[in-house]
Amino acid sequence: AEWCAARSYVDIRYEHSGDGIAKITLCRPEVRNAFRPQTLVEISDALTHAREDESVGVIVLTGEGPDAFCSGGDQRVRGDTGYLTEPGEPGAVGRFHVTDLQVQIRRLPKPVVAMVAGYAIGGGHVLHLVCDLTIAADNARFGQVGPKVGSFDGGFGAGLLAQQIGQRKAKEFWLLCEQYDAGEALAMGLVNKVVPLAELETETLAWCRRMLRLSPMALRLSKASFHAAEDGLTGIQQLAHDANLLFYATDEAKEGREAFKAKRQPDFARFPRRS
Ligand code: 2NE
Repeated sequence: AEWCAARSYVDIRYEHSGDGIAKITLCRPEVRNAFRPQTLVEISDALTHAREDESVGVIVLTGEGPDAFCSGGDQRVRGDTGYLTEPGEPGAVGRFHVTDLQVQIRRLPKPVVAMVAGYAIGGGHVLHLVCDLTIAADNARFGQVGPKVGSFDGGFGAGLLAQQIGQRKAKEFWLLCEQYDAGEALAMGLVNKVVPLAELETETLAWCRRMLRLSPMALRLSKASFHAAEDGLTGIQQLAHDANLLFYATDEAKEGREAFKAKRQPDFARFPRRS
């Protein structure tokens, strides 16, 4: 694709393909695309733009270069209270910006595809887990390292992993902190497709374009339907509000709105009590 820069950032690139695909690239290859707070704030901003932009139908999340998708939180800015926005500042209080980003990807009403070359490790592994699909290069390597570096992600990092590959294997990821290659990842159901590194982007874009030919609302509802079961009330909330969006277009819902505005009693008698 002929990528066109759509906004400018420091830690990431945000580009459009011109035919409905937005690409977000973590650009910190010197640290295997580890994220610092600013990286996550920028990804969140780019996702918001991709969401609001009606010309965008599918979003690709990837890392710069062949060595890494993402190696998780930048350990150099990890303080005693979380990851620091301004490391070195006395009294700086840390945070886990990645919590909000994971939820944002889950709630985003367009498909998000992880395009993984090289390492998807730690918090970087969880980022690909929360994407809707993962296309991997044959050099991809997957793993959790939390217990090795004094950390863990018991939210999506454990729960979604277990749903995707089963409890036994998910526990193995977290309790042994080993790495798994692309072939093993495919066999476990952790990724959707493995291709030679040179074909990674072509294949990923082909998958995106297949989705672009499909009904956007049905894709949105399909994604929300999966998460309704997986994310508890917040997942149900998304699906329910999507149903409400569609309901608003009906004469029945409009009658409620118009009656309120006209300060009269609504007349719902003409609407069927559907069987
Ligand atoms: C990713 C991995 C396996 C790559 O290994 P290799 O051998 O290919 O590269 P190397 O030499 O380890 O890394 C290259 C440079 O990148 C830095 C390294 O320190 C090294 O720097 P220099 O020696 O060239 O100066 N680097 C790599 N990952 C980094 C990181 N995450 N933060 C800062 N610098 C990093 C190997 O590098 C690796 O295992 N990396 C560490 C993975 C890790 O511990 N991630 C954090 C897990 S915790 C987390 O992500 C998290 C969470 O648990 C909860 C909330 C939020 C985040």
